[in-house]
Amino acid sequence: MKCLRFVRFFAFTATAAFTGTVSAQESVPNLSANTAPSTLAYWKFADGSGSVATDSGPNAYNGTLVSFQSTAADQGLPSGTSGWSSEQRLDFNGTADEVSTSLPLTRLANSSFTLEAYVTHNDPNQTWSPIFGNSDTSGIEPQIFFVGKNQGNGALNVNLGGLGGFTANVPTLTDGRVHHIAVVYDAHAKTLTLYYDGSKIFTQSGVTGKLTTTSNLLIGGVGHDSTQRWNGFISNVRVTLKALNPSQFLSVPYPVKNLIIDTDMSGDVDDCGMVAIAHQFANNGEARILATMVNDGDPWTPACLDAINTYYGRPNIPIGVGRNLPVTTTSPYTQQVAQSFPNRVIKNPNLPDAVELYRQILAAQPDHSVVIVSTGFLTNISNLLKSGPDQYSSLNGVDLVNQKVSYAAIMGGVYPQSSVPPFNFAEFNYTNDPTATLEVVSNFPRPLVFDGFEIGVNILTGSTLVDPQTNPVALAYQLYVGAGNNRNSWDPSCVFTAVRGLAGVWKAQTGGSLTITDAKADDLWVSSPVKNQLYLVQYSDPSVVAATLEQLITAPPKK
Ligand SMILES: [Ca+2]
Repeated sequence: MKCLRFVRFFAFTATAAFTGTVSAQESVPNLSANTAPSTLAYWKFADGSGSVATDSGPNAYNGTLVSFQSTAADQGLPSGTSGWSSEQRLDFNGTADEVSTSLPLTRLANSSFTLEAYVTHNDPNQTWSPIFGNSDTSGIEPQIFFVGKNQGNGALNVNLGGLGGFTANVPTLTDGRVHHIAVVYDAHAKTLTLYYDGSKIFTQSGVTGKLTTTSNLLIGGVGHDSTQRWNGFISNVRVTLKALNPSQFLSVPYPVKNLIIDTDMSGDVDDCGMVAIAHQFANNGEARILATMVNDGDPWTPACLDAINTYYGRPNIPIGVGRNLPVTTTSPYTQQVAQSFPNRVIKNPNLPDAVELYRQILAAQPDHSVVIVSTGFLTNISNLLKSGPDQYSSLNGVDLVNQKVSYAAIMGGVYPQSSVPPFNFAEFNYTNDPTATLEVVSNFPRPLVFDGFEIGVNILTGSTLVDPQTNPVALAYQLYVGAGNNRNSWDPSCVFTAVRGLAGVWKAQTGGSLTITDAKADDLWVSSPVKNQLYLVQYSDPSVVAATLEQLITAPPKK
């Protein structure tokens, strides 16, 4: 079974349109252009638990969480759990969740105003997915208040009662990243403008109507249609009674994933692509790489890994190596990469023990802030869970992980069951250290995201790496698959999910938990007990995510 993953070549080798109406001109108050921004309401969605979304503005238009699966603290998973995220944002499940606020939309009438939010959307195919909506259930046109996703992979629709509206294309809306949306109504200029990540996307001019909506503001839903809900994260929703310019928009830090990567970089080359992607996420400000751990006994792996970290300009990332690792692979590329590219390890091979380094780093991090990315055997993580107090922490391994880790994304297994066709085998990462697999699946105290064999097998990447003389990742791929050929993307898909979540390319299967059913570490998803776990289900065509991963794998280091 091992060779199923090892054998080379296994298996597979705006247009913007005005859609609203403009009614007769209404008088507007004589606003001073120099008035400081007047915040009407600001829901940060940083409450973290409970059913109240606090409005930190002057009027305390607090919101109530409606239909969320959980109002408990820190659901942890990257998305799909319907509730508070550890990253101070709310996870809307796309089918029922909304926040009902006490802000009457009549407060926006007769004034310029700005609506802002930070959003992430998870479903390119969903239509009518509101960020801002109204609580009226009649659905009659004068009451319409809608800002949200329309249709296709990224179109934003703005339709505000008597002010009218439009639809504008924003293709990256569902890419898994956080985007800032702002709708600005300027009562003097008679314009309604949509900004996306601070850039003007579309302006409707000649807006002479008046906002006619009289119900309260909903966030993530609209009252007249129970099927229209936001699918993804929303945070930092602010309503300002002034037409702001982009320099006055909210500017809050985006969530950054603090990664510890645990890799068997040796017997397969997709670990190299995975590390390349992690570095690009770090370049983008989406992630920090706290440490890289080795769980394969190949003596060349640490230096190869260090060479890749060095190539991307991060030669000081700590490397931990497991002790007495049960699997030692002979690699087609690790030695040559290690001997061809600069690294610190060949001359100084006395690297720290992975468990000790895990404990040292975890102990120093904020609570629930670390994401573990496991793309090999679960040996190190199992040993971490079984570790005792030491100089870094008085907590045992399970308690330390429970305190410091947000979640772990694991490449391993086959879902929902490994021992049935079409694959019918215990997956490579699980079966090579089945005891560790059982330990982690059973006792990991934080949420687990499972990225199965069936996901990465259909995602082919690496063929456009063309610079093996200067790029260690390109050399590794060339030695493994030959120049111009692709490799399956089990590990790249895992780090991609760990940082960007579902990103419009997967669905999350929740509502159960994983079990290990035999000594080979065959796995089976069961509906009970329900744990904070999910496995990925392919949603968009694999070529879509392959194109994104290929771009990340081949992007050059940051200058
Ligand atoms: Ca791997």
